[in-house]
Amino acid sequence: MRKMKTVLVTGFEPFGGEKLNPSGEIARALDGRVLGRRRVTGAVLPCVFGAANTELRRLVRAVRPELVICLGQAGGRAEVTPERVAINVDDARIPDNAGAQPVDERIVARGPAAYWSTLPIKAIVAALRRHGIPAAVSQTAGTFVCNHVFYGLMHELRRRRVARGGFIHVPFLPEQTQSQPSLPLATMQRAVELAIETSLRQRHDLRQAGGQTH
Ligand code: PCA
Repeated sequence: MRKMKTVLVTGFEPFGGEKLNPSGEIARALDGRVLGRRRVTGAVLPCVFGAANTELRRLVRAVRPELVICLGQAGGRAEVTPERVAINVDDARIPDNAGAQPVDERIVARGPAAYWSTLPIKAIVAALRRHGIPAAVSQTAGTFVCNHVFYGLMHELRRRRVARGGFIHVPFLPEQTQSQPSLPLATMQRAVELAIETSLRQRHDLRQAGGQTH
Protein backbone atom coordinates (compact mmCIF):
# COMPACT_ATOMS: atom_id res chain seq x y z
CA MET A 1 0.00 0.00 0.00
CA ARG A 2 1.27 3.48 -0.79
CA LYS A 3 1.87 5.76 2.10
CA MET A 4 -0.90 8.26 2.69
CA LYS A 5 -0.13 11.83 1.65
CA THR A 6 0.23 14.34 4.44
CA VAL A 7 -0.78 17.83 5.50
CA LEU A 8 1.16 19.77 8.12
CA VAL A 9 -0.70 22.22 10.39
CA THR A 10 1.22 24.29 12.92
CA GLY A 11 0.10 26.63 15.68
CA PHE A 12 1.91 28.51 18.42
CA GLU A 13 2.32 28.26 22.16
CA PRO A 14 0.78 31.12 24.20
CA PHE A 15 2.67 34.44 24.21
CA GLY A 16 2.37 38.01 25.45
CA GLY A 17 1.03 37.01 28.88
CA GLU A 18 -1.81 34.85 27.51
CA LYS A 19 -2.55 31.41 28.97
CA LEU A 20 -3.93 30.02 25.73
CA ASN A 21 -3.23 30.32 22.04
CA PRO A 22 -6.11 29.21 19.79
CA SER A 23 -3.68 28.38 16.97
CA GLY A 24 -1.84 25.80 19.09
CA GLU A 25 -5.14 24.34 20.31
CA ILE A 26 -6.37 23.89 16.72
CA ALA A 27 -3.10 22.25 15.61
CA ARG A 28 -3.27 19.85 18.55
CA ALA A 29 -6.93 19.02 17.84
CA LEU A 30 -6.20 18.24 14.18
CA ASP A 31 -3.12 16.08 14.82
CA GLY A 32 -3.70 12.54 13.52
CA ARG A 33 -6.97 13.35 11.72
CA VAL A 34 -7.59 12.17 8.16
CA LEU A 35 -9.01 14.86 5.85
CA GLY A 36 -9.47 14.62 2.09
CA ARG A 37 -7.54 11.32 2.20
CA ARG A 38 -4.53 13.00 3.79
CA ARG A 39 -3.15 12.42 7.22
CA VAL A 40 -2.78 15.62 9.24
CA THR A 41 0.25 16.20 11.42
CA GLY A 42 -0.45 18.99 13.90
CA ALA A 43 2.38 20.60 15.85
CA VAL A 44 2.89 23.54 18.21
CA LEU A 45 5.80 25.91 17.53
CA PRO A 46 7.60 27.99 20.15
CA CYS A 47 6.82 31.71 19.93
CA VAL A 48 10.53 32.40 19.51
CA PHE A 49 12.32 34.03 16.57
CA GLY A 50 14.72 31.58 14.92
CA ALA A 51 13.74 28.52 16.99
CA ALA A 52 10.24 28.51 15.49
CA ASN A 53 11.65 28.31 11.95
CA THR A 54 14.22 25.66 12.91
CA GLU A 55 11.38 23.49 14.25
CA LEU A 56 9.15 24.21 11.23
CA ARG A 57 11.96 23.24 8.80
CA ARG A 58 12.54 20.03 10.73
CA LEU A 59 8.82 19.19 10.52
CA VAL A 60 8.58 19.96 6.79
CA ARG A 61 11.57 17.73 6.08
CA ALA A 62 10.29 14.90 8.29
CA VAL A 63 6.60 14.96 7.29
CA ARG A 64 7.13 15.84 3.60
CA PRO A 65 3.64 17.35 3.37
CA GLU A 66 1.94 18.33 0.13
CA LEU A 67 0.24 21.18 2.00
CA VAL A 68 1.37 23.28 4.97
CA ILE A 69 -0.91 25.64 6.85
CA CYS A 70 0.66 27.63 9.67
CA LEU A 71 -1.69 29.26 12.15
CA GLY A 72 -1.31 32.12 14.60
CA GLN A 73 -3.39 34.20 16.95
CA ALA A 74 -4.26 37.73 15.90
CA GLY A 75 -5.95 39.17 18.98
CA GLY A 76 -8.46 41.85 18.06
CA ARG A 77 -9.41 40.45 14.67
CA ALA A 78 -13.00 39.27 14.32
CA GLU A 79 -12.46 36.99 11.31
CA VAL A 80 -10.39 34.00 10.27
CA THR A 81 -7.85 35.66 7.98
CA PRO A 82 -5.71 33.88 5.35
CA GLU A 83 -2.61 36.02 4.82
CA ARG A 84 -1.65 37.16 1.32
CA VAL A 85 2.05 37.90 1.70
CA ALA A 86 5.04 37.30 4.00
CA ILE A 87 7.69 40.02 4.26
CA ASN A 88 11.42 39.73 4.97
CA VAL A 89 11.57 41.62 8.25
CA ASP A 90 11.47 41.03 11.99
CA ASP A 91 10.33 44.11 13.92
CA ALA A 92 8.98 43.10 17.32
CA ARG A 93 6.73 45.31 19.41
CA ILE A 94 7.13 42.97 22.40
CA PRO A 95 9.80 40.39 23.33
CA ASP A 96 9.28 36.82 22.11
CA ASN A 97 9.04 33.93 24.61
CA ALA A 98 12.86 33.78 24.87
CA GLY A 99 13.13 37.53 25.56
CA ALA A 100 14.42 38.52 22.09
CA GLN A 101 13.07 41.66 20.45
CA PRO A 102 14.64 42.12 17.00
CA VAL A 103 14.10 45.49 15.34
CA ASP A 104 14.27 46.05 11.56
CA GLU A 105 16.18 42.81 10.93
CA ARG A 106 15.99 40.69 7.82
CA ILE A 107 14.77 37.12 8.25
CA VAL A 108 16.90 35.77 5.36
CA ALA A 109 19.91 37.99 4.61
CA ARG A 110 19.78 37.59 0.85
CA GLY A 111 16.16 36.55 0.56
CA PRO A 112 13.56 38.40 -1.53
CA ALA A 113 11.57 41.22 0.09
CA ALA A 114 8.44 39.06 0.13
CA TYR A 115 6.82 35.74 -0.75
CA TRP A 116 3.22 35.18 -1.81
CA SER A 117 1.08 32.60 -0.05
CA THR A 118 0.48 29.64 -2.37
CA LEU A 119 -2.87 28.86 -0.74
CA PRO A 120 -6.07 29.77 -2.64
CA ILE A 121 -6.81 32.55 -0.12
CA LYS A 122 -9.95 33.95 -1.73
CA ALA A 123 -11.42 30.50 -2.32
CA ILE A 124 -10.80 29.77 1.38
CA VAL A 125 -12.55 33.00 2.42
CA ALA A 126 -15.51 32.14 0.15
CA ALA A 127 -15.76 28.59 1.54
CA LEU A 128 -15.68 29.78 5.14
CA ARG A 129 -18.36 32.40 4.51
CA ARG A 130 -20.55 29.80 2.80
CA HIS A 131 -20.38 27.88 6.08
CA GLY A 132 -21.25 30.97 8.11
CA ILE A 133 -17.73 31.50 9.48
CA PRO A 134 -16.47 35.12 9.46
CA ALA A 135 -13.47 35.31 7.14
CA ALA A 136 -11.43 37.90 5.25
CA VAL A 137 -8.18 38.14 3.31
CA SER A 138 -5.44 39.87 5.32
CA GLN A 139 -2.76 41.96 3.61
CA THR A 140 -0.27 41.74 6.46
CA ALA A 141 0.76 39.12 8.96
CA GLY A 142 2.58 41.82 10.94
CA THR A 143 6.31 41.74 11.71
CA PHE A 144 6.37 39.47 14.78
CA VAL A 145 6.90 35.69 15.02
CA CYS A 146 3.90 34.81 12.80
CA ASN A 147 5.22 36.71 9.79
CA HIS A 148 8.68 35.28 10.62
CA VAL A 149 7.32 31.71 10.38
CA PHE A 150 5.22 32.49 7.29
CA TYR A 151 8.33 33.87 5.52
CA GLY A 152 10.44 30.94 6.78
CA LEU A 153 7.86 28.49 5.43
CA MET A 154 7.67 30.06 1.98
CA HIS A 155 11.47 30.24 1.82
CA GLU A 156 11.70 26.54 2.70
CA LEU A 157 9.04 25.63 0.10
CA ARG A 158 10.44 27.85 -2.68
CA ARG A 159 12.05 24.96 -4.52
CA ARG A 160 9.45 22.29 -3.76
CA ARG A 161 7.02 22.63 -6.59
CA VAL A 162 4.57 20.08 -5.22
CA ALA A 163 4.22 21.48 -1.72
CA ARG A 164 2.01 24.51 -1.21
CA GLY A 165 1.64 26.54 1.92
CA GLY A 166 0.61 29.68 3.70
CA PHE A 167 -0.52 31.28 6.90
CA ILE A 168 -3.89 31.89 8.55
CA HIS A 169 -4.44 34.18 11.54
CA VAL A 170 -7.32 33.42 13.92
CA PRO A 171 -9.14 35.54 16.54
CA PHE A 172 -9.03 35.05 20.33
CA LEU A 173 -10.96 32.26 22.03
CA PRO A 174 -13.93 33.42 24.14
CA GLU A 175 -11.99 32.37 27.30
CA GLN A 176 -9.25 34.91 26.51
CA THR A 177 -11.29 38.09 26.38
CA GLN A 178 -14.47 39.86 27.42
CA SER A 179 -14.17 42.99 25.30
CA GLN A 180 -12.50 41.78 22.07
CA PRO A 181 -13.93 39.71 19.23
CA SER A 182 -13.54 35.95 19.55
CA LEU A 183 -14.64 32.64 18.02
CA PRO A 184 -15.22 29.24 19.67
CA LEU A 185 -12.49 26.62 19.19
CA ALA A 186 -14.84 24.27 17.31
CA THR A 187 -15.64 27.01 14.77
CA MET A 188 -11.98 27.79 14.16
CA GLN A 189 -11.12 24.10 13.88
CA ARG A 190 -13.86 23.72 11.29
CA ALA A 191 -12.46 26.77 9.48
CA VAL A 192 -9.04 25.16 9.22
CA GLU A 193 -10.55 21.86 8.02
CA LEU A 194 -12.39 23.80 5.31
CA ALA A 195 -9.18 25.64 4.42
CA ILE A 196 -7.36 22.31 4.03
CA GLU A 197 -10.14 20.78 1.91
CA THR A 198 -10.40 23.89 -0.26
CA SER A 199 -6.63 24.04 -0.79
CA LEU A 200 -6.44 20.36 -1.76
CA ARG A 201 -9.35 20.73 -4.19
CA GLN A 202 -8.46 24.07 -5.67
CA ARG A 203 -5.01 24.52 -7.19
CA HIS A 204 -5.72 28.01 -8.48
CA ASP A 205 -7.35 30.77 -6.53
CA LEU A 206 -10.68 32.39 -7.31
CA ARG A 207 -10.36 35.78 -8.88
CA GLN A 208 -12.94 37.92 -7.21
CA ALA A 209 -13.15 41.27 -5.53
CA GLY A 210 -14.11 41.74 -1.94
CA GLY A 211 -13.30 39.91 1.24
CA GLN A 212 -10.33 42.07 2.18
CA THR A 213 -9.91 43.88 5.42
CA HIS A 214 -6.59 43.97 7.21
N1 PCA B 1 0.65 35.25 17.03
C1 PCA B 1 1.82 36.10 16.97
C2 PCA B 1 2.99 35.15 17.16
C3 PCA B 1 2.42 33.89 17.67
C4 PCA B 1 0.96 34.02 17.47
O1 PCA B 1 0.13 33.13 17.67
C5 PCA B 1 1.90 36.94 15.70
O2 PCA B 1 0.85 37.28 15.13
O3 PCA B 1 3.00 37.26 15.24
